[in-house]
Amino acid sequence: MRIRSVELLTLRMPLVAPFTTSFGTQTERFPLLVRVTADDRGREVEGWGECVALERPVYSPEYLDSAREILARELVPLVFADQAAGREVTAESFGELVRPIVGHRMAKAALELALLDAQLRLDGRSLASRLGVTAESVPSGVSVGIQESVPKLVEVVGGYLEDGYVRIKLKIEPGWDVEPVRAIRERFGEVPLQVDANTAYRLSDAQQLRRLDEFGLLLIEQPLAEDDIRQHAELARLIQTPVCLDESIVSLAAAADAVALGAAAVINIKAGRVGGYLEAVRIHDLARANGVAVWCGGMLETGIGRAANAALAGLPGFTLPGDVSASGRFYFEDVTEPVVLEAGRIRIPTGPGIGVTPDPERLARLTVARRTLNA
Ligand code: OSB
Ligand code: MG
Repeated sequence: MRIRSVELLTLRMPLVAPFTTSFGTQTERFPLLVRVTADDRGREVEGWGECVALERPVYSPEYLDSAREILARELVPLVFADQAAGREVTAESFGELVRPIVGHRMAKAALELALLDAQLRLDGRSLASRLGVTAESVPSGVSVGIQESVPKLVEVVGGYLEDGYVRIKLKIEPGWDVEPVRAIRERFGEVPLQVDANTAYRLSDAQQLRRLDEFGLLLIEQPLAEDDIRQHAELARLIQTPVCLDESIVSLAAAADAVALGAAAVINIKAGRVGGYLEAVRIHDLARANGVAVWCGGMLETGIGRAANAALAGLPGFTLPGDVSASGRFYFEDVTEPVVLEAGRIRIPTGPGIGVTPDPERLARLTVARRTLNA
């Protein structure tokens, strides 16, 4: 496969409702799509990737502008230079190629996915098949933001349960934890329920977090800071709710450390956060070998990232429902065909590559910036 160009497209998409987490409120999303144009023996193909970085560095050190910058300044030029030196760049060789660039995993993941999509389309093979997935669909959970009141939360969760979501995740922070969880349990009984603190607590809050023990939660996600792996292990000894890590798991090495220290009974896998889908599979394999459950996280992806996440979530170690929800959970209009919920599940695309492409008209309308880099 010869890469001809890489295009960086920034979209602007309003959210159907504000999404509030302990790190802030989002009312719109600026997805960064990566389009690779490549050819092989006269056949031309496009490959698509999506960068999950948020607009501001409040979830991860990366943010929209840093991702665009590092792609244009470092990652894409590395790919072009390697190709110009006579080597074929593939998704499989990409990780080693960009190793000299420290961090910037979300930017790397987006380009890796676009390369993977392009080469799989040339091979006529689906991403799910490439990853070794045989499942046809995955169970769908929904991430519910912090609301203005407990009654409002009960109403919002009721709507998602009517939609068919099979698991509810509540965003929590100090001052919005025990009462919302109690209210959901009182109103909806034993619905599969978990919470996500996005690093809002300290180890000294263990007493307060222990109050969640009585609600039989599936897990508590990332209660402490990203670099507090050892403290998560200590917290895990003080509370009964299984501790799940999200922000802390930035690589296979971080996952191995967390598992060895007893800091993660469960791992949220996001391909963007760990540098790509291939690293995500390695973390899945490590977790599975160690009896650690994993589930697929989300970052308000468009249909592009959602399709790839659905494929990843089909691997056998993903034993808990993921944040792989329908397009309508976040967007009035998706850039691809909408991802829909069918009896609480999302279908894994079967077409070549990620199996979906942006609709040209909607893509043009939603795009606010573009930059083309030619080999
Ligand atoms: O912590 O899982 C998180 C969204 C943005 C940043 C971080 C997180 C989230 C979510 C939404 O919880 C997950 C989704 O896309 O459904
Ligand atoms: Mg999280």
